Amino acid sequence: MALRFEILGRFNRARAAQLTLPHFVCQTPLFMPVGTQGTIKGLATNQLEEIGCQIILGNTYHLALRPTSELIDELGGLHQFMNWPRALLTDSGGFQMVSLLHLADITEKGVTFQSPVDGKPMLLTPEESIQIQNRIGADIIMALDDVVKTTITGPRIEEAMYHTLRWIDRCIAAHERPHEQNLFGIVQGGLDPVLRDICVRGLVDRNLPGYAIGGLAGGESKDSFWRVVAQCTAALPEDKPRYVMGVGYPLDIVVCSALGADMYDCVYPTRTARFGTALVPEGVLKLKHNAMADDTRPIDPTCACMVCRTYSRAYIHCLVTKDAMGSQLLSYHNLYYMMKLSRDLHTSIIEGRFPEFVCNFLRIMFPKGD
Ligand code: PRF
Ligand code: ZN
Repeated sequence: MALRFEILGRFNRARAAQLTLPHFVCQTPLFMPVGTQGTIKGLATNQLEEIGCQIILGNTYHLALRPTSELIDELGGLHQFMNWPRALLTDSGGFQMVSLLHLADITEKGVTFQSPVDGKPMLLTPEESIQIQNRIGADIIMALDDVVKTTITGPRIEEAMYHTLRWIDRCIAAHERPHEQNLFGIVQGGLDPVLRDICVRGLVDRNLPGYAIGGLAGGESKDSFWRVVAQCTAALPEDKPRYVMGVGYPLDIVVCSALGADMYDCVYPTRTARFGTALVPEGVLKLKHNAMADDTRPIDPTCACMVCRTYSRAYIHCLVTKDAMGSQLLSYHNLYYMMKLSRDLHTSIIEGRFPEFVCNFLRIMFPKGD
């Protein structure tokens, strides 16, 4: 195991912890921005440090195809390649292939897909995914899982859960750097409590350094989503980090943290920035809106970020449709908002005022109580 997880405070099921990884000491609950080609679109690594990002995601699938994991390995690993001194996490790649390519086919061997580079059929096995992630060198690496949409039903859900359970042993056997990199298992099983239970128990038996809850945030209702998270967090070990994959709406992060989850990742804050949307305590602010054209206030008058201290809504409105700088400034603000939310969750849990924080968060976001 290459991590330490110390719980510093609790409020009912919510926890605030210190997660010590090989490259950084992180405070949880924490949000992890998602990088694609070894970068968070539009932001330099020194800006990510300035914003307070503790750990970011590198995308195995993109990096493995180009520049290739062999080259990253030769160049000293992804930390050195992208000049990011803090923690990194890589996903196993299967989910990206299935969600991006639609052409993926899943068998007991692994995930078969058509290479977007030359169209040739390629097979990503659990062994290969781990080998690639060992070369990339992130602090946390993810097991190859079989992900199906929560909105489908039938035997495919069960098959995917059992693939995921059988593949975990192949991932563990293939992992060559357990003292430098932490392999997390991923709980699958759709919305079925029986399948989720089998998967959680199976993974917990493998005594992994951390666990993820996968297969969510794919179109199911909030109620079903939160129910699965509640079931999994209740069954996962207290003393290991719990990561809800693909979750990034501020409301979901607050709710999942109340349910005992610790880590989150999502493209939402940076993707929505590229569409001209800012995250604010009231919800969202659309900078493309005509009403912004002569608004001299900052995006969020209560935000202390560089963008809110420097520029008006009117200026950003003017940029968003014309220049990449518009989405860069919005990405900066949105990630700052997510880091502040993570810090506020952490400190409010430690200081025993988590319920007040949640009430206040909800009151500002839903003023009419709806
Ligand atoms: N599995 C993997 N990556 C993911 C997910 C998953 O279930 C999700 C949630 N749908 C986001 N990213 N490996
Ligand atoms: Zn701001």
